[in-house]
Amino acid sequence: MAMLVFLAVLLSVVLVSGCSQDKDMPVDCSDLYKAGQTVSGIYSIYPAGDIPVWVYCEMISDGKDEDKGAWTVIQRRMDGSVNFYRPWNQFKRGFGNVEGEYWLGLENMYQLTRKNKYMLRVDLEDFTGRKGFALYSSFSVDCETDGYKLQVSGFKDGGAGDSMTYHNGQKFTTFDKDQDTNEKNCAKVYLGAFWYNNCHTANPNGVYLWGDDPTLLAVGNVWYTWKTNFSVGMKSISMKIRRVS
Ligand SMILES: [Ca+2]
Repeated sequence: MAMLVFLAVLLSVVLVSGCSQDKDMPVDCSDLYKAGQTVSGIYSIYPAGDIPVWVYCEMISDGKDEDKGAWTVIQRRMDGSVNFYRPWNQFKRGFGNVEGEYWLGLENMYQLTRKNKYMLRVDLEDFTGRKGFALYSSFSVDCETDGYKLQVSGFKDGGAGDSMTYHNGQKFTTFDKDQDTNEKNCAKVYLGAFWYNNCHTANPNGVYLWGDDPTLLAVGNVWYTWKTNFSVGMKSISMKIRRVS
């Protein structure tokens, strides 16, 4: 009997400590913000609950109440320092430098968006210093067996127009995994990796072009609806997601 009581106590201790441990781990930048981290920078989060992932958190602590909170950056280009023409496994796991250019990884995006609801913001800057953005009230990525299919909707214009809705419902394509609707591989034709359709209106993971180059049509880091021109590469682009409460 004493042994049984001892076992029961031991079991409850294990269960309780397991619970509280999970609770302490920040799933995303929203958790960090709520825990008092209101300065933008590099943090580790736990999208899948166990393995830490380094990420850049964009914390907004000034401005209107509805603007305050945290964005988890899932993709960022700013200086062309990282090669984004990479195979499936790297887009799955993530790559780059969280201090600069990086891709968070499709598996991490799936793990984050399967548990909570997120909105997406895409911030853009051209080489003349002009800025624009696009907002989507809903963003999620399906699991790998569904090709990490993109679910994006609820566009709201921030001056850059809607270049993402064309990619809604598409699976992810890399040069070594063709899941697009074009007869060729869009990643190979446009030197990137994305939720290509037939093929794209946005190519955020394309070649880092230094501005406008008409001889390199649509292979650049293009956001077509802003420039209505497939030859203009962005100086910077960042895709970030924020938990919807
Ligand atoms: Ca194809």
